[in-house]
Amino acid sequence: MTCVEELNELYALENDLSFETHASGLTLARVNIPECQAECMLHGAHVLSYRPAHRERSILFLSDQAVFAQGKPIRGGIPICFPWFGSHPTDQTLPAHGWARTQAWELIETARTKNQVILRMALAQDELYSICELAFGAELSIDVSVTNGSDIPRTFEIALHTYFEINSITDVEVSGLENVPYVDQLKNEIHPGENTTIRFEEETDRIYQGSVKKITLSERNQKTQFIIEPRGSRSTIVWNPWIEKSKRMADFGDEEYLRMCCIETANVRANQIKLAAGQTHSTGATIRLA
Ligand code: TA6
Repeated sequence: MTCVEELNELYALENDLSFETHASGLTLARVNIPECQAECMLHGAHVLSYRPAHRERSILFLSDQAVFAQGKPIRGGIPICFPWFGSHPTDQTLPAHGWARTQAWELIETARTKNQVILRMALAQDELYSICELAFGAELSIDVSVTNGSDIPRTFEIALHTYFEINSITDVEVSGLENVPYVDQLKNEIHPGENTTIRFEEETDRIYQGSVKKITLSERNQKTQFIIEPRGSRSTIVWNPWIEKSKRMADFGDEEYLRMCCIETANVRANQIKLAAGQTHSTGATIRLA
């Protein structure tokens, strides 16, 4: 019996949740219920797409040049950046954004509630035990809990690096982060926060440091707004690579910066998580249309 056959025997939920082999050979979970359709890879516990009912396309951006391969990150959807964010603090030979997004996670449970499909995947590495819980329904919830399995205190960073699909970045406005201090990653400057919404006119790469209840991504001439409700999070990264950086990314089209905006629920840098031995922390977000 193949891996996919075994997964379907153990975890499929009639036509609501099934498993298949992606063209890349990686294993894909497919959700198909009245409330939504979605795809998720066991590789990186990576949500690739999420299309709520009555919407013609996924709310998540996926690059046309995304690479699907063991050990490689996927450009789009919701990469889980863990246990560090960006370059490794001391070893530049290690992959950017940690090892969680390029590892195969183990499916440990699936469930069907009245209006959701739930998947739970696990990854154990370096005495850090992670569980990613995904709830697909009229809204999408992702929660990543991390337990310190060692007998000494541990620290980590985490970012749910969500790529939103938009029509044009120059029409986008992000609200909910007003007056939150942020680090401009490009200029390496600390800003006290601004009493304005965020608009995009150049490469933008900011780490907002503060807890917020709701972030709204709006787009001029678009009826729907994307709502992000973070939990267990004291950082939010806002990113668009713009023109020059896009050209430098091999797995990203030169013009694709126009169609995406990253809003990342996180705990990074000064807000990294510190766990005592045996302690657990969960970082999560609910994403929905308004
Ligand atoms: O979240 C913003 C960021 O840290 C940017 O600096 C950029 O590097 C982006 O992540 C993508 O990183 P990746 O390793 O996926 O190419």
